[in-house]
Amino acid sequence: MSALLVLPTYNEKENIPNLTREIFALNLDIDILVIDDNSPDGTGELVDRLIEKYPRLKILHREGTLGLGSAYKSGFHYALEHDYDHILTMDADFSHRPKYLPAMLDMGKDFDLVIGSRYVPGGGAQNWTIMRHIISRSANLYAKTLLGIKANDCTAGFRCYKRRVLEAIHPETILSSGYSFLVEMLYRCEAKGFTVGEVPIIFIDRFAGKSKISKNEITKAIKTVLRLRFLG
Ligand SMILES: Nc1nc2c(ncn2[C@@H]2O[C@H](COP(=O)(O)OP(=O)(O)O)[C@@H](O)[C@H]2O)c(=O)[nH]1
Ligand SMILES: [Mg+2]
Repeated sequence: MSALLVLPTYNEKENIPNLTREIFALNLDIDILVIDDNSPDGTGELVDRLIEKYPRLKILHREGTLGLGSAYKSGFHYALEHDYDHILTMDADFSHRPKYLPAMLDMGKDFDLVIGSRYVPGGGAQNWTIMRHIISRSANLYAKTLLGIKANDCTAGFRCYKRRVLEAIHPETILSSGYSFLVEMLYRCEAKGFTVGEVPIIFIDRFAGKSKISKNEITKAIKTVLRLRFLG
């Protein structure tokens, strides 16, 4: 059995060719599934062409911008329908650098969930504005305090799940469809007693393309944590 890397994209045409090249150059036992939400910049069509070059590259074309959490759900559904033992997620903007993938997979042998973490010794974030540091730190503190999450980086999208975690959690039942999907998923993992390990990573903010995080996503994340705290 091999691993599936779920890679959500929305307007990542400047990143996706180099990113797929770097990942496949690592020669890991990994398939990549791009989940593209009909990116206006043509990321989806670009990936269709790259598939001719890389047999282990796949794409799911979706009709419109359905959100990051919903993209993960589609990817997890695909992984469970196929024979993958580990399911990885990462951003397509090089913030999560491919060089950490071997360490993530290695730790994934011993832990049910591995997080590529900014907030453990050796980890960090570079090229961020002060505001972005404050938002990220506050989001983590807020989620950890209200939900009692033990992991240090609750909002990281760089992860490696064992198949059995997804089988037990039923990701389609997660209510968040945006960025807060990540917090909800982690909360449920810990609540079910799955083990969580963290690989220190230096997160570098994107150089190409634009961030899709918005005020609306931040408000939704605040509400999600309150819902989980008071309604479970
Ligand atoms: N398929 C899909 N991908 C998305 C969506 N929103 C963001 N992404 C992707 O999710 C990843 C993280 O988004 P990004 O804008 O970099 O967020 P940030 O790093 O928090 O600023 C990137 O690979 C984006 O292209 C969406 O609605 N649908
Ligand atoms: Mg990003």
